[in-house]
Amino acid sequence: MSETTRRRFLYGIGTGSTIAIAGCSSSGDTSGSGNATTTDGNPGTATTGESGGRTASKETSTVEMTNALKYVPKRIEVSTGTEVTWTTTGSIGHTITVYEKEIPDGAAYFASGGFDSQQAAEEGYSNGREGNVPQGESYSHTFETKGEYKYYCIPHETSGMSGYVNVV
Ligand SMILES: [Cu+2]
Repeated sequence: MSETTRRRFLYGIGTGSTIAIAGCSSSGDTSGSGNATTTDGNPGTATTGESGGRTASKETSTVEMTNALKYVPKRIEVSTGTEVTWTTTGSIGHTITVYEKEIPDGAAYFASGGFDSQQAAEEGYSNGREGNVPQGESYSHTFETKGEYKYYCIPHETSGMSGYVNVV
């Protein structure tokens, strides 16, 4: 019986969408007035306040690495213990490489590829693109030390691809 139900369901979707397209141009009889009255609802009310909610578990933050050779957002502020994840959303790969001299005192060095110094990260990249984060993949780091970190993308540093994480 479930097979019949599914077929009917799929059939319903097919016909429904066809009718909907036709309905846009011809029949505004029943739905026209409905559309007009629903504009009373403020579209802004759809936004929830959940993004500002405090969670008991580990906080996370995300940064996109784009084909425009940018970290988006370029500057983020997180609290200690936050795991930041960088994801390459375009087709061009990137690195997350912290400037050794632009991390807070006492903070451990980090870079995509797991290098423990900026020089090692740059050498690793030139020896077969180690530390490269290709399309659809991510790199994460958890920030434990307060202060500002500046980082860059090895292949796109000259294009100004850099970003900041401020840990408060
Ligand atoms: Cu890059």
